[in-house]
Amino acid sequence: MTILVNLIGLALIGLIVWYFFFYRKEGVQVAEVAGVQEVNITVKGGYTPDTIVVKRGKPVRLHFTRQESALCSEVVVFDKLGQSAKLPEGQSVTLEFTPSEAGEIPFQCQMGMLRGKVVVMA
Ligand SMILES: [Cu+2]
Repeated sequence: MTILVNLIGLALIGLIVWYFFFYRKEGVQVAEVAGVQEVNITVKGGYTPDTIVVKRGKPVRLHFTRQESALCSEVVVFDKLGQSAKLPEGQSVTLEFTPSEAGEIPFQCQMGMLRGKVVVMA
């Protein structure tokens, strides 16, 4: 029992360390479910997560949920993809694409104040 508690404690510490040192800086590596790379992004004074790591050649689904009414974040723009989406407050809006080449796909609000990026690995 004590061992189990210790293991859980260690796992929690590991998770916290991972969150601050890996997730925060390197971005979130998107899990693949049934061939689709899906991630939820919260829009509130910025994009969380703001760096999303995906694999090339597989569909990516980004679910944006805007949790603020500030006009700034009303639209998210993917210049490189020629896509944009309006984000009504409190609603989940999905943007889907399949990255064909490795590299970075930046996204931002209309005015370019909030920024994020999708990092496509080869
Ligand atoms: Cu803005």
